[in-house]
Amino acid sequence: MAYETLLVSTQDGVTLIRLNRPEALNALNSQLLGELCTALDAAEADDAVACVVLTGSERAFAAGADIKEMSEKTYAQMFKSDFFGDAARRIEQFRKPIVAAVAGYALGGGCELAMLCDFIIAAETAKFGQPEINLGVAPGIGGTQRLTRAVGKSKAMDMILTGRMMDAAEAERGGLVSRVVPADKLMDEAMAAAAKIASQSPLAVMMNKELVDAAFETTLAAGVTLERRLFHSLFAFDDQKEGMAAFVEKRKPAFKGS
Ligand code: CO8
Repeated sequence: MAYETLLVSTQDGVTLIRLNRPEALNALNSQLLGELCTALDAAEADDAVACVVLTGSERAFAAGADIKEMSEKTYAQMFKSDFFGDAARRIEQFRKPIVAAVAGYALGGGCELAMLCDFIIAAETAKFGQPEINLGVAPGIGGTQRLTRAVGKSKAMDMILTGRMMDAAEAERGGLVSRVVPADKLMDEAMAAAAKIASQSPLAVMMNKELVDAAFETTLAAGVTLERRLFHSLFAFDDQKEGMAAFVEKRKPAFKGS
């Protein structure tokens, strides 16, 4: 598949997707999000792919939704097309892990795209923000909900109402990102994390992802019950036998995804 707004490659169980609209700081337009959905469809359908890394450039992960594409749209057009709804749902429903590797700007829809991923590794140069207020609008791909869950009400309100950016250190302190690394180590770190995930049982990986995601949707009691049920169900797979046998035999497990 030839992409115009993405660079996509797969190696050793990891698909690397690089947003590639340098002229617009990787602003998210319909074409880019359509191509991202196609790349995710391909990664999901390919049993050889265990994990995805999503990144941008050194200057920008993505500087938001494409303001030039949106600026003249009417309410009727936005509503009828359910603008960006399909892409947001596609990413939400992707069942394999997506690691966001963020350098430079992750603003507006770019910050929301990073938050749609399963965790964020940030370069020291990363800057996160929801500056939609400066344009007279609001976040529209989950920013008010996911940023608030990630960093709490006070910081989310501060970011969303003032439109200010937060640097990587503040994002790590606030719990938005899992680690901060020097910019020249970002891709090595993200690819190493993805490779580690790809070495695990893909079935266990998918179930673990589903369980953490459930924490945002359920009560504690329902989530804990779901966890116990899925824990029990993992004993139906050969990979559980292999993982535990390998521990007992003091060797590395060789998971087969069965
Ligand atoms: N959309 C379109 N083009 C952009 C965007 C964007 N979001 N961001 C940057 N660009 C373009 C610039 O227009 C410029 O192009 P040109 O050279 O043709 O003028 C090029 O990228 C480089 O940008 P700058 O010259 O501005 O670079 P600077 O280093 O001076 O500034 C900034 C970098 C601070 C990132 C600045 O570009 C900026 O403020 N960008 C806009 C950030 C923003 O407001 N983002 C939020 C957008 S709205 C949004 O994301 C809503 C999400 C919900 C979608 C709806 C779903 C329902």
